[in-house]
Amino acid sequence: MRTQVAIIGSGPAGLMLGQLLTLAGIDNVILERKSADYVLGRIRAGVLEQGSVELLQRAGVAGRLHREGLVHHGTDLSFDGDRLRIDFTGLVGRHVTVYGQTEVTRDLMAARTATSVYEAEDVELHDFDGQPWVTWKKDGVTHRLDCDYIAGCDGYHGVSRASIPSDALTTFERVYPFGWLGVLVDKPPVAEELIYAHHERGFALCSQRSPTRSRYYVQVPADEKVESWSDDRFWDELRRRLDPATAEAMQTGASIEKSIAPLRSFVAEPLRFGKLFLSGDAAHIVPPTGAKGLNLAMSDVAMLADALIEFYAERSSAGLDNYSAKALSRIWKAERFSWWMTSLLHTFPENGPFGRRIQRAEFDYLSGSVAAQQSLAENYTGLPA
Ligand code: RFL
Ligand code: PHB
Repeated sequence: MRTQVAIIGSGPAGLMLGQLLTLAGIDNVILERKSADYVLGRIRAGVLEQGSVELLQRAGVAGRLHREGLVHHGTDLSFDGDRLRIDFTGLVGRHVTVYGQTEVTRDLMAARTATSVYEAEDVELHDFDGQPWVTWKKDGVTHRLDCDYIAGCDGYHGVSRASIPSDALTTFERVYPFGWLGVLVDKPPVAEELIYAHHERGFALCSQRSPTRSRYYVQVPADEKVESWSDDRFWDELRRRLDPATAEAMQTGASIEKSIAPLRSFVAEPLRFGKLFLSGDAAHIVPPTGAKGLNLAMSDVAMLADALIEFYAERSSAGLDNYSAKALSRIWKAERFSWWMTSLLHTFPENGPFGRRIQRAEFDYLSGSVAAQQSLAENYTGLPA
């Protein structure tokens, strides 16, 4: 088999890249380790920047997003019960849209007309420094795909980054000593907008997926086991971290999903090795506090798609040569913002009373400074490419 671009991974990065290439007449094949149902069952991000919405529009898959997505003009912060609304629209004239990653993935999968191979085992990348090809096993049979380029869109644990000689990559990492325990519940959200809450017991987040479905998170130690958290324990802990009126108003119920995500900041540089390009979580991870992971995956593949389109249309490799530097410039700004939001809102026992006073001062500064609020709003709603 032969294609122009072999895409490893059918998450939002791989699917969006495939869609943009297909629309430009560039042949591509997606190889995905898991089944389509498994990919659709993963509960992850919920907040889309305007740039991501525009990209979904360009990809021709924004119909349901426009009908069902919830436009949010601001978000709330809560610090030891004191509330502050950040008015995105008033401050920077931009907004975000709440629409689950699961739905983005579903819409992209439904639109896909090119080949996808699901349950492709033992994917291996060959000769990506020269004339690349990819192999995989399916039902005990080994298959081969020859290609011009490989796009590694296979997430943090994928094979693409791992295939690059380690001396050709520089990695930067911060692992936080806590994770987020998340619960999905079929109850209306407690507030119209999201609430990011700092409390001495730890961070909490009130998010949502629709007018009838809510997503809540609490900070837990990194080694915590999800089995230790009954629904009752989760709701009790969440209430304690919110201001009394919100705790009182929250509607609770049986969880329909419950999981713990570790928090990490990670970047691998550069994003290109020969004919192999890395995009999305394969290249970088942000802690979810800034809601940037999915949005970064979208902006990476928008840049990579444009560079590949330029290559095939004009036989110019200028865009491909520039992809890594251009994408990394945006990635590092999102890394900084996600690290900053995480530092402001979580408890870091090792930082002691001095660290808590600094966090309080940061919140008070935000409360009193339009400039500080504008900076938050500008970053949260998405920096330009
Ligand atoms: P994905 O989604 O991990 O997809 C990679 C795909 O590659 C497949 N794969 C392989 N395929 C073939 N061969 C192999 N060897 C393979 N190894 C892996 C995998 O099965 C998978 O299908 O990466 P992608 O496409 O780069 O997308 C990134 C996003 O998923 C991620 O950044 C976000 O979910 C992060 N994130 C959030 N991002 C936001 O922008 N806004 C949010 O509100 C937000 N909230 C979150 C989040 C992530 C969370 N978790 C669980 C980490 C909340 C949470 C709790
Ligand atoms: C979510 O709804 O899952 C969500 C929202 C905002 C974040 C992280 C996760 O910052």
